[in-house]
Amino acid sequence: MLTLYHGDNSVCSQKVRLALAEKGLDWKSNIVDLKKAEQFAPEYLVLNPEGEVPTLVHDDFVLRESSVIIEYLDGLSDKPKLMPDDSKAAAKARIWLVRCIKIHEAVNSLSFASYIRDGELARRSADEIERWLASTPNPQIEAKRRELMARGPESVFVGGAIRTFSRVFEDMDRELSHGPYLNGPAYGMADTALTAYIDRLHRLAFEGLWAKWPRVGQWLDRMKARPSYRTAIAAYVPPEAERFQRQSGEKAWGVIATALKTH
Ligand SMILES: N[C@@H](CCC(=O)N[C@@H](CS)C(=O)NCC(=O)O)C(=O)O
Repeated sequence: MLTLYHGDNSVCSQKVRLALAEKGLDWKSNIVDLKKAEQFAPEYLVLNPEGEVPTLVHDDFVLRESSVIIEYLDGLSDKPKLMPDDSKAAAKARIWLVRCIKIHEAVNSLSFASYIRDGELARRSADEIERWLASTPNPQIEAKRRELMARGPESVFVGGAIRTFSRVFEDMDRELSHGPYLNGPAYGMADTALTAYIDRLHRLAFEGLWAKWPRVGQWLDRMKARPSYRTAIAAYVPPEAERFQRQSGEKAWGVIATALKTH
């Protein structure tokens, strides 16, 4: 039995749900509501001491880290196989899995600088925001959130994210010059790993980030046309959240676009 502890609108949860859908595996859903801080509930911290989603439980085996989880899921069945057979192509796919850590940090910065910040400012008082920031268990994450809450799209973390994505999109574009998928002739692991992150940027109306690399947008359209996208991503984003993300992203884009010119 596979059980996934996941957040509805969390990118790394979307990534694992996408792998489950692509593999056609049966699984049991256990939603962890990040807005209600359920990730810090003592019974969840036993499974994931960092207080993060997703966590996969396979019978009594507990697995964290979305990239490791999707490779594990791929090993559970042969058809379809997401990891390429060719060892060089597989090594390249693993490089993308490792890069997901940095990509996640950058997506988190851009999400926080826009809709998460706007959402918190709209629903909480200054005192509540202070209490929420002060309750962040990891002091490094607390410092990052404080900076992003204070400066929004002007944050130093936004500059870092732009730099990360310029490299990522340049590399994606080069891979995509060989074919429609990221690391091989067929849909595979790198496509599954990256879709949710790039989709989040698109939902924030930040597609200007890949304006120089048009193959990235064409690839995202192909990923969004797959049935897995609807069941693993679109079905979990309520329309009002979708609207709010877009509006907030559009508001932040002017500052981000200016920063983009200097990178
Ligand atoms: N490296 C982890 C990152 C996990 C992570 O940061 N997840 C976010 C949601 S995408 C989370 O749980 N955040 C908890 C919070 O906001 O307190 C992975 O990819 O599994």
